[in-house]
Amino acid sequence: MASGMGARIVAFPRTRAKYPRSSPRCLPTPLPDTNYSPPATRHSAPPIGALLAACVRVSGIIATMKPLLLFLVLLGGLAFAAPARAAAPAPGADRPNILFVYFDDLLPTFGAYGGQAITPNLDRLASEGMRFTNTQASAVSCNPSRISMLLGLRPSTTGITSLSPEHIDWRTFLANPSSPGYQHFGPGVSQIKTLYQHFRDQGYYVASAGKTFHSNEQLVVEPWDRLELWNFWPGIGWPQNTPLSGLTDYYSKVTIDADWGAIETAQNPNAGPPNYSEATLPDLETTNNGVSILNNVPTDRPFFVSVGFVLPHLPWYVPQRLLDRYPIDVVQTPPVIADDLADIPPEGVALVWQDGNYWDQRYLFDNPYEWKRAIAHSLAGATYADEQLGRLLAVLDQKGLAGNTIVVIWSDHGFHLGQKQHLQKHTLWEVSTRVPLIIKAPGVAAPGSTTTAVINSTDIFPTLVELAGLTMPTDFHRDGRSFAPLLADPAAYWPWAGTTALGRYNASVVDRASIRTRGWSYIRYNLRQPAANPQEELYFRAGDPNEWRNLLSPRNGNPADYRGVRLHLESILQGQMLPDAPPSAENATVTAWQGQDSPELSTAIPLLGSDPNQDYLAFRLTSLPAHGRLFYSPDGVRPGPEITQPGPVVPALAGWTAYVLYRPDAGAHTDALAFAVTDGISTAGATVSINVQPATLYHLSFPFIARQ
Ligand SMILES: [Ca+2]
Ligand SMILES: [Ca+2]
Repeated sequence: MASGMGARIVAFPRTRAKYPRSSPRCLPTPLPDTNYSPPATRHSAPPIGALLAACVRVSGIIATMKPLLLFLVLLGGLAFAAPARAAAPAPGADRPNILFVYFDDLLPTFGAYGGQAITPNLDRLASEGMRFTNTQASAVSCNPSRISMLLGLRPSTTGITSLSPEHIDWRTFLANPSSPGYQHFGPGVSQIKTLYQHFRDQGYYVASAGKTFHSNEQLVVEPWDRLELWNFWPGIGWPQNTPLSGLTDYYSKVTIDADWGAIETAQNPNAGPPNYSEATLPDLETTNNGVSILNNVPTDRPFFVSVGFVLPHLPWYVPQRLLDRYPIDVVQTPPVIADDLADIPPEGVALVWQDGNYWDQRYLFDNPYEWKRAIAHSLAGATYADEQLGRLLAVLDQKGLAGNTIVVIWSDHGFHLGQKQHLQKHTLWEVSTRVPLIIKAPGVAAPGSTTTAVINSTDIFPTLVELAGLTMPTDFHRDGRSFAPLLADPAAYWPWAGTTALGRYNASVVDRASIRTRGWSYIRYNLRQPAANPQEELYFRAGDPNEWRNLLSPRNGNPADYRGVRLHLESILQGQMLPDAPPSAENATVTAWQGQDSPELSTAIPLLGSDPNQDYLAFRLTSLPAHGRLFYSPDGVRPGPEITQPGPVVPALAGWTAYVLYRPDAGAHTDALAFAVTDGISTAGATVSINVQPATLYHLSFPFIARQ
């Protein structure tokens, strides 16, 4: 580079990293861990000698996994040994069956979770398996949440972030080179294997009934051995066909979709009972189909059967006999406080009253009677779906399959019932993001066990693969990690956080998201503008489970008191939601005073390495050069945009590079740049010292070194 004042350094436009994420990001050099004292079990396994092994599963996990894997191998011939197999069973015939039951918009507030809903069958499963109290949905509407779980990929990885994109044809969406999924993985990603495809490829009989994917159009392209589609309220129709409540007339602002069906109102007591027969409810037909599937599964191979109910999703057409179990005088409204919205930034408040859309139903909470009626319908919907679950479980019992069938209970997201004056979902508060998850894994999870570990819905895919004794598909990387160790030991070491994306209609990039650890919730509404007045919320989840007191609002004290935890959570969220998009790295041009070919300065930043994906990596600049300017390097080769303040930065694949340029008048001196990095387990500080020569451009390189 020519020297002289005003030399111009033009950053290349950012190029997305099209790395094959099926290849583990593997870093070889093990270093001692000085910041974390792990449980004894983490050292019980011998060190991993081979680099490949380190790539696949680094120390902390393998130490706890190995006994479990061995256990599962033994189980393959014991607890999971299928009765009455054919004389010459096919390979894999001794693997466990899986029954995966989806509930739509079911809150984790039914009986087993200490709530009001009467759900004896869900409670029974909880008593026979493990209940997860901290499971976070990937997204807060049906389509992105379900696709995310079924692919083991976050919405930010695929670009499937909301109902659209891609409501129906998500594979075509992924095939488009402009889709984030394509840019992330490259060609071929549109043929990525779903959980169903993978199990079928491994010899499972795979069948589905009801709403498992979001739509029938999505269901039909999967490779089923048997598929029973779902009918949306046959014989009933969408609410406008049977307006019952009179709410539309009473509240002129409310759209017709808000008249969700079966609600009689105090204002219109003659609206009468719902004009439908219980025999027309879609979940009844789905259960009939599910029972038929289970009664006819082949005996020469294991099965993976999924059944999806639509209740307690709106419209709340529920049988009167179940409504009668929730008298208004005993229904409890959720705890709320006045002025809860006063400490929430504008984008958060806007989610409460999503004017012009079908969920603008805040009016409901003006009237305690209507509020309780709504809750009663939601509860009755949960009870109805629970009855249907009971019919499926009865088949397993009758056929003697319960002992070698893993049963999974999952909901795609939560639902507001008046919290923060909101009805519906599509928010990032915990009542929207947290879902029930129960797994009955005979011989693995202790009956009636519970874990508070934070689980992501994306983790279900690799967990079921491991429980079945299979290996993960090799087509593409998955974001999830197996929590099978927790099933064997609910207190197993598990440091990970849960993240949820809230997409915008027809937007494939995520800029609104939340992250939760056991202790904290952090919500961010303008994630792609990290330097500009962030709209954000932070809650001490452990002490404020209703998320009432936003600690980043000046109304509640000094936000600077929480700077550390905020930076940490923001960094992880950026790393997951903007995986290939370093801040301000696009179309940037910088002008430097002067440059010379740069000396290379390098400091290795050690990682514990228990996160094979490295997606919990949080990298933070804690100081700037005292007499120079720092430039991010988007390609590791040339200076890019200037960094003007300390804070979190999104690292590149295996490190971070930057350039620092000292002022001509800085004189010869020694400067230092300080960094901190965490992988979610330990935090390591790093400093690079620079013997400054004026007017010199220095190239800084910070490779991440994984430890065992
Ligand atoms: Ca849903
Ligand atoms: Ca509040």
